[in-house]
Amino acid sequence: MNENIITIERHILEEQRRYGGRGDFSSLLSQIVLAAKVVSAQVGQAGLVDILGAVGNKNIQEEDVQKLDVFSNEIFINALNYIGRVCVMASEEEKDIILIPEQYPKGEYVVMFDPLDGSSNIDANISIGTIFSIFRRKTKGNGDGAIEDCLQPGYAQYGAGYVIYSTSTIFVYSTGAGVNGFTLDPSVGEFVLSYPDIKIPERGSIYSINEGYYNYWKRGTREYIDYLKSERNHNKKPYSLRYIGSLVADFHRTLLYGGIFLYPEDLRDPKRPAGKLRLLYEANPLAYVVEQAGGSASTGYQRILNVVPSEIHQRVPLIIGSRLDVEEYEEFAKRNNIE
Ligand code: P6P
Repeated sequence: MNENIITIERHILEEQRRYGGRGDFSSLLSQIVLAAKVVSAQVGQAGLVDILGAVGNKNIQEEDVQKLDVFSNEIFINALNYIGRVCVMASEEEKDIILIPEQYPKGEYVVMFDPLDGSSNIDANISIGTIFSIFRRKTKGNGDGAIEDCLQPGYAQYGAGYVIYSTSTIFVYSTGAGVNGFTLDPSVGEFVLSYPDIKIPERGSIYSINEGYYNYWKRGTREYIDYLKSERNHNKKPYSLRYIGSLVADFHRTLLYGGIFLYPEDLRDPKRPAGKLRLLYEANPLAYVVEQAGGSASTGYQRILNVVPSEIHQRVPLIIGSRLDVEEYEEFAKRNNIE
């Protein structure tokens, strides 16, 4: 293989050597990479299954056609539960924490993930993604992990990242020493370094939010978006609006081009005051990545990574992207609770 081609496995190994790891974390991360490759292959087939004649929930080989998010969830769980590096997991697809089967050894790490975020978009061939967050366990011993291992504030993350399944499959991750992106070369089945040392612009010119909820936003949010659409903002011209409706795709664009993605609290549903997105396996990992790339992530009132979780599926407002844009939103958000 050409000396200049850095595969993700080589990158993981070189980071392990640089930071003196024993290799446990590297083998954990390599399993997440493997799971991403399997999910990528399946997502790529999704449209074909229909064309090739899946009948009901059986495909042409008479195999069960699972919903892709259920399939992806099982792929990530099965890739991680037997390797002896994980003591507990949590998934968007599972109501409770996921314990490691009795027959497998338990390890030092905690992995939480949204196995296939935005999967409702797959029928329209819109990009979707996996998001993952890794912690070291808090509970002592080498037995099962527990809920308190999952309910750690985001600043304690040991690593985090996401996979975007689109025209290419791209794996972006950080373990605290910057952010790197790798593109899957399907001809060899390897992720190859394609976005070294990603840095998000300090300020952007794109905002990303579902404007359909404008009337449900609080005052500061409405006034901030009106400001971005005016010539009063720092760019002296209106920001562009881009909203795919798939978090990983909207975040990936924001990370590369700069700007701000917002899923703020809204008044639509009194039972859901904090917006739609989840803290543990959506906001926290993306906040970790964006801060490693020089950006910011906020609830509007505090740093996402400082939020102390109270339950595994808790929702949180997510304002994330270029540092100056996020800081500017926080100024407006101070008006959110003033009528
Ligand atoms: P809305 C997809 O269903 C998702 O969970 C995220 O990927 C995306 O950012 C969000 O919901 C879109 O939600 O309310 O704008 O349709």
